[in-house]
Amino acid sequence: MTSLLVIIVLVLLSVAIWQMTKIFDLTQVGNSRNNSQVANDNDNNIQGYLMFGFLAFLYIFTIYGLFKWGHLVLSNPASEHGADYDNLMWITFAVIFFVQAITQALLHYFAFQYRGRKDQKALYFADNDKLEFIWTIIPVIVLAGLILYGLYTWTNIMFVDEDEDVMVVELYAKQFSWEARYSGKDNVLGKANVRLIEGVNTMGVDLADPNAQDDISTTELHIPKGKKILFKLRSQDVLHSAFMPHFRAQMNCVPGMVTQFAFKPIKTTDEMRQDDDMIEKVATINKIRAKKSAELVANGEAPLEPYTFDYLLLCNKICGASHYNMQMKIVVDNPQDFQSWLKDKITIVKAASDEKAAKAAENAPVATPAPAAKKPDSTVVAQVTATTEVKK
Ligand SMILES: [Cu+2]
Repeated sequence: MTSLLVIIVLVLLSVAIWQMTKIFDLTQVGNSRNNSQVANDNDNNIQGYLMFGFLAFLYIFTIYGLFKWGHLVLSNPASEHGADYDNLMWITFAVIFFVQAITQALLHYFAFQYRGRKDQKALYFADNDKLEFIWTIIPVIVLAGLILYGLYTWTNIMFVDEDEDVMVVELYAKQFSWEARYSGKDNVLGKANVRLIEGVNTMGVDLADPNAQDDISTTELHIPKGKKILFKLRSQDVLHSAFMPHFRAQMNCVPGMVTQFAFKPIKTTDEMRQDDDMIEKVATINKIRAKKSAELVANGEAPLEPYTFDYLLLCNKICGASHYNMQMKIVVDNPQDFQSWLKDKITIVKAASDEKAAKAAENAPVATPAPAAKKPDSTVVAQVTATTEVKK
């Protein structure tokens, strides 16, 4: 509502200014001012120099942007393929930057050099084969190179060898949270269907499927360093996108189908926290948070907690009102830490049967107390919620 009012005020203001200029113009009647609609040499000169002014603005703003925001680009990828991905991106950036610097200069120089002059006629020629050949072949070669290099990198990143030793993990997207499912000892995920969602079985796992018997679900994603993880992605409701920026990975989660992405993490969470660039980033974030905290305290509110780095899985498709906060904490552990973390998690099948038993005990008139149903890894929810602070 406020934005609508602001828009109405802005529109009315522009109309008022426009009307005032018209009145101002009318008051000039009778003066010797040139009111001709045809541009004269003086007008053309002004336009020509303005072209140069705009060129200078483009260059200065580009250089300013590089210094001011250049550090925001993530460095030091945490996955094995990340370096290839970054190379492709930086080479593409460099080519685009180089070409645009030259073409902008040429474009604006020509606009200045050949600006309108009285009694001067433009040279007309129908075509020039040599010129057309040059400006066709150069982009063709550059683009073909970039596309082939991109395809080569994409195929390398996306290729998963059937016989390769990978760990299969499912990521389940829903408005507005993530769940992870570990495939257990058999490394095969049990079948799942949205119609089977009931109670603690929040991912709709087919509890009768033999492959589902050892499946474990969590609301925090732990992965071991140095092991290739094959992520199988599903969505419960609408289109989501699993985005893990530090690992240079993103894949859509499409309702009704399973998509996949595999990568090998090469840096544990602790190692990434020790990374020089990351230390600097965290310090900057904490400086901003300290400033914000001072404001909050002045208003009698609680200060913000200092930020510590954590890998994140984010949703990168605008999927609804709370899309901005759809995230899950990722922890990259050493293999032994990962095993000890996973060891005490109960399977989805066990959690579902515990829940059933608890319900039966509740309904029975006289029964011995049954163990309370435990949602797998429910303690982690609090931690994940805590990470939502990070984005603010
Ligand atoms: Cu989403």
